[in-house]
Amino acid sequence: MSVEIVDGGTIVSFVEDEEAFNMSVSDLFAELDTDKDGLLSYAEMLKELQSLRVFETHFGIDVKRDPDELASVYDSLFVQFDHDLNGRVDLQEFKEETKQMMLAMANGLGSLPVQMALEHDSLLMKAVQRECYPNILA
Ligand SMILES: [Ca+2]
Ligand SMILES: [Ca+2]
Repeated sequence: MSVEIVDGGTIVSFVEDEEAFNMSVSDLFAELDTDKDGLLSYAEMLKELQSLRVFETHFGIDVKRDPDELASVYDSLFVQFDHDLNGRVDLQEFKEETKQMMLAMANGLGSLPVQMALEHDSLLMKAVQRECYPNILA
């Protein structure tokens, strides 16, 4: 974890840089796909869904929920990714939904920079690194 300054523009320019974004999302997908079948099951997605909940805390949403309630939040997030509802998230679904979520986040942030604690391998961290050190991802 490290604390970085993020604003909406950082995220949007990352998402719009199709090559960098696709590469980062594919990396993340491969990392989550622990049994390497090219699809993400609910169990494989859980780590990522939990990190999405971390994002939400930055918008002041209370995350002190009971485990049952959290499970249903993760369920509904998973369904949001699983566009064709076949119980698995493929790379295309993962890319599209991640893009939507990041754009929604960028919208929420607007142009006001905020401090966020970011995981080193998270997409947001890649967005920040891309902006600060463009050569790393080039
Ligand atoms: Ca899998
Ligand atoms: Ca699916």
